[in-house]
Amino acid sequence: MPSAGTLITVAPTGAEVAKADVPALPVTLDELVATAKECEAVGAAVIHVHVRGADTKPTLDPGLLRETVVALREQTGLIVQLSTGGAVTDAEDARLAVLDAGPDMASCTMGTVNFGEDVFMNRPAFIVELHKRMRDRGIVPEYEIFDLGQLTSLARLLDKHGLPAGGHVHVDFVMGVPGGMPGTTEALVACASAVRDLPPGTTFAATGIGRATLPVLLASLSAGGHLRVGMEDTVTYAKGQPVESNAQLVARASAFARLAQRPPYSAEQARALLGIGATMIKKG
Ligand code: KMH
Ligand code: ZN
Repeated sequence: MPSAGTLITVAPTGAEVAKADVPALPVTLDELVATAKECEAVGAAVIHVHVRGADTKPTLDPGLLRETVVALREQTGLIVQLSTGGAVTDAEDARLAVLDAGPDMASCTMGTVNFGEDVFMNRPAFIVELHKRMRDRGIVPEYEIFDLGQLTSLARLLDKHGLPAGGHVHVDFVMGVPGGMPGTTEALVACASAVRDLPPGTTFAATGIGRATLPVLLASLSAGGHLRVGMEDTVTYAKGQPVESNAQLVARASAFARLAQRPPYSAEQARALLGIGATMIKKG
C-alpha cells in the first residue's frame, strides 16, 4: 500500500559537480545550512550530505563532517544523512570513518558500479562492515541501488546479517548514472517490483540523474515511492535552464507530491517512517 505522504530528500551538493561550473552549488557550511533551511521550508525532510573543503573540492574531513552534523541539527529539523559514498577516489577507511560524525542516517551503496569513466567501488566485505557499524551505532541506512541486481544483494545482506537500526528498510534507486540502470519508468517498475523480496514494509525513493529527473520523479510517485532531488543529481531545471537553487527542485517535487495526493512528510513524520530514534526492532 502506498504511503499517505511523500518523503522528500534533498541532495544539495554531491561530489561530482564543480563550483566553478555551477556557482549556485552550496559548498561552504554557511551555504549548506542556508540551503537546508530553504529546502526544509518547502518540503524536504531528509538532507543527503557531501561536504566540500575550502578549495570547494569534495572531502571526508572528519572535523568538517562533525561540524556539519552539529550545524544542521542546531539550525534545522531535517534528518541528517551523511554520504558514505563520497567521491569515487575516496578510500574505504575514510568512508567508514564518516559514521564517527554521528549522523541520523548514512548511505550504503549495495554494489560496485561503473560511474561514467570511473568505477564506484563497493566490495561485499565493505558493504557488510558499513551495515554492521551503522547498526551498532544506531545509524539508519539508506541503501543506495544503482542497478537491479543490487536489490538481490540487499536481500542477501539482510538475510545473513539482519535488519538495520530501527528495523525499517529504506532504499533509494539512483537511476540514470552512465554505467548503472537507466532512468526509465520500466526500470523503476522493475526495481519497485523487486522490493517485494525485501522485508515487509520496505520503502523506496528514487532519483533520476540529469534529464532522467522528471521521468523518475513521476514514475516513483505513481508507483507509491518517495523522492530524492537536488543539485547532486541534476543542475538543469528544464531544457536550457540551469537550476537556480536546491529549494527550486524541492518545491517542484513537493508540488508534484501534493498533486498526487501524497503531500510531503514533515521531518517528524519521516523519522517515524524510517525508524529513526526507534529503540526496538519494529517488525520481523
Ligand atoms: N559520489 C558517488 C561516487 C552516496 O552518496 O552514497 C557516490 C554517491 C553515493 O554519491
Ligand atoms: Zn551522494
